Amino acid sequence: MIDFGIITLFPEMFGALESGITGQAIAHELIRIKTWNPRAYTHNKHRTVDDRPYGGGPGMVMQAQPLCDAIHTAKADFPQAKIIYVSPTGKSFTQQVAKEFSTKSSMIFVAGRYEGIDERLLLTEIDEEWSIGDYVLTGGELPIMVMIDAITRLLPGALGDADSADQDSFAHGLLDHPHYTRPEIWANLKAPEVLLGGDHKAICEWRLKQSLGQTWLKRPDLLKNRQLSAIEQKLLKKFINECQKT
Ligand code: 4H3
Repeated sequence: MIDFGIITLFPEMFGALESGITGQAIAHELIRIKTWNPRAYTHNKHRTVDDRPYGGGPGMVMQAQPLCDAIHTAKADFPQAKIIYVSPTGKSFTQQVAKEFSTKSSMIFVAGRYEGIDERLLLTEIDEEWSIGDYVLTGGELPIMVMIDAITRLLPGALGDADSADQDSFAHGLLDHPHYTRPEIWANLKAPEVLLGGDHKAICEWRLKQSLGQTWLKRPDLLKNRQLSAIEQKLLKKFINECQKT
């Protein structure tokens, strides 16, 4: 069970996690989601959480105090949790990182809005800063949901098939192999013969060859950072050969 604490101005957005696999994970108590709204920790009449940037310029900045009080309340609930801020400035969130986080018992995420949070909150309260990719969003809520989704599906019992997370793209540093289902022929295209028979060793080998081949075609950068075994080298050569024939 992982407790996800979230500091957000838009707690209702996290209702999106109640569908599908993450919804099942909540229902079966594999994960719990708890939110704190910094607006509840303001002391001014209009409950504002933002202010104009020192030095001028466009946009607004989230003030440190309401966020800080919300974080302290969350920490009292989850004293073990690391405080994580999501922003384009953070380290890259990858499958590897998701796997590591899936071993934690609690995490607290802070969702920024506007131009971001006061730097002094970052310095004093934030333990780690992560990014889901090189683009800018209007808030941290979606990246936090992306991270929670990636982490949750790795938890034992979250996916129907016990080991299907083990066969994902990136799980072994390679892209996933292609998938086929009925009918045998569709749009004049036949499903690969080897998948129709019951030769599990041949199927396993075909899938590994396809994984290597798809990675070579679509993400050659991933192969540069990964040593290939003798068998993998042989299968990739075979794939490349077959590519050039057709
Ligand atoms: C994270 C957060 C992109 C990412 C984000 C990412 C709005 C953080 C604002 C919010 C700051 C701008 N955008 N790539 N946006 O993971 O509060 O940085």
